[in-house]
Amino acid sequence: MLGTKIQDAFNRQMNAEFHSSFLYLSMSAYLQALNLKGIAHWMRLQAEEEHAHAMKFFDFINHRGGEVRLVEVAAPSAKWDSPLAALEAASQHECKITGDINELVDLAAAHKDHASHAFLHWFVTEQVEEEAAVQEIRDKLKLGGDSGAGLLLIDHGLAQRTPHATGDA
Ligand code: OFO
Repeated sequence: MLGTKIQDAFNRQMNAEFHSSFLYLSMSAYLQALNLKGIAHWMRLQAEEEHAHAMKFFDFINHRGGEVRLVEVAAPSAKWDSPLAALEAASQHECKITGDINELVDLAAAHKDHASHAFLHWFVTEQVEEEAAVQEIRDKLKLGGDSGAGLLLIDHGLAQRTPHATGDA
């Protein structure tokens, strides 16, 4: 059985993951409008991953006898100054989410909720990958250029991304 504080915090994080999904879907639309189909494709898959992250919290709350509370998802930005600006925003967003996950780990430890603590380990590891992935694209845009041939080369490379297997989102 989930304690009330953990349940509330997990519901907040579930909502934050749905917001992450909206944010990356919005970035995908922005990049698609610029005809950067490869980066748009990468962002769209990222949005799907974030939806899967939210569903992990959804399922865990249910499995532990808690109450899932879905709330309105805040609207994401729709425009950025450049593809690089979008990736900068994505990088900052992932650092914020890492901080949120770390706080949840601390909360689970403080409440001696070992099941929640073990559940969160997956997210701790995932956040290392999430931060690295967006930072790599951001750094390539910085190095290769946020316009012209460099940008087109990066766009082509990101078109190759494939979805992760279910449960491995
Ligand atoms: Fe769910 O990891 Fe990104 O936000």
